[in-house]
Amino acid sequence: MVLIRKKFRKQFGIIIFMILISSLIGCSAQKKDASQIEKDDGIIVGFSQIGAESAWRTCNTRSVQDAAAERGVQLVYANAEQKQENQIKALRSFIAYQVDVIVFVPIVTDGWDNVLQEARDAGIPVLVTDRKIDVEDQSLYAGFIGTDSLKEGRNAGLFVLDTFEHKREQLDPAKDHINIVELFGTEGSSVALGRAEGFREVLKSHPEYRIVYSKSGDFLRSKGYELAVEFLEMYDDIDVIYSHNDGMTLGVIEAMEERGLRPGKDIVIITIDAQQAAIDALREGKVNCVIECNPKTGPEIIKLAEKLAAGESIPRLQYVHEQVFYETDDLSLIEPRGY
Ligand code: GZL
Ligand code: ZN
Repeated sequence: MVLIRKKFRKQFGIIIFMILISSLIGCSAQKKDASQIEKDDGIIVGFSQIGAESAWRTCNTRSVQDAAAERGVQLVYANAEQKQENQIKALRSFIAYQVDVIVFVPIVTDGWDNVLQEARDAGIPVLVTDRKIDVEDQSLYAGFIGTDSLKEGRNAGLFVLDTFEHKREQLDPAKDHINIVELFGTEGSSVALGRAEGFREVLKSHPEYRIVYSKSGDFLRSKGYELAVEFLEMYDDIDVIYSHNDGMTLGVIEAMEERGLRPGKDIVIITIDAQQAAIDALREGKVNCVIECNPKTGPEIIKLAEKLAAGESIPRLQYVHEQVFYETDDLSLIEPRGY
């Protein structure tokens, strides 16, 4: 029912528009026949994005916008500027506008049940991307495509073990534990929770590895810098910094170098995203491990949105391909990252 109304609205709107135009420029305007209207009238996707807090995020937005343009999909883009209430407002406007599909990046896992219920009542399918949501009724969204943050956290933990379990002989025998600082991403976001959980899972059977400091830098470079100023004041025996994203890591590197410390040498640094600046730092020996989190999911997202618009089902859970870059790799082989 909703679909017919929507089609009629669109066609009716286009016909009125054509009449207006043709009355303005005489009857020379070519009237499009119905099939032409159908063909040109690509699906309308409402896309609610978190904001532009990092290079990763802006690349992710660009990837979706480019893919939509490529496929002739009409994208209604809303930037929530890091606020969940703005995302909920955007989803409600997509519902009012009767878009064909809603695609959104939930800034945090909770608080989406009501607005997703409204989308379902309006017959609009929802694709969740990048970050996950916790909802009572899993049927409130059609599927998820994005990053496996638990795996990213595990890979970070494995790198720490690899680094220190082998370096044991180099450590001074009096040193019986490894001090770790964690820069946490956005509080309540599935990716920060996953990165923290995966990391702890790997280290839990090694009590000599201690997370002595863990605070949220909200994935922001500026907050990464501020936290580094704080923990470098508090501790002088930090062995590892595990940062949930490159943006915060760049802030840490700046703070360390201001204090004459050598990032990647005096303190082992593991970072996630793999934006160009992090790969450059890896090449300079300023970080020791860069875990890729793939932002270029636009083509996949638009493909799934088109399936949903056509009434087809999609996979409930789809992870994107990601790799890990180590200081011991042949770093000359890494392609330009594009973000
Ligand atoms: C990860 C994504 C995170 C990135 C950050 O999937 O949600 O948000 O790691 C970004 O850079 O801010
Ligand atoms: Zn151990």
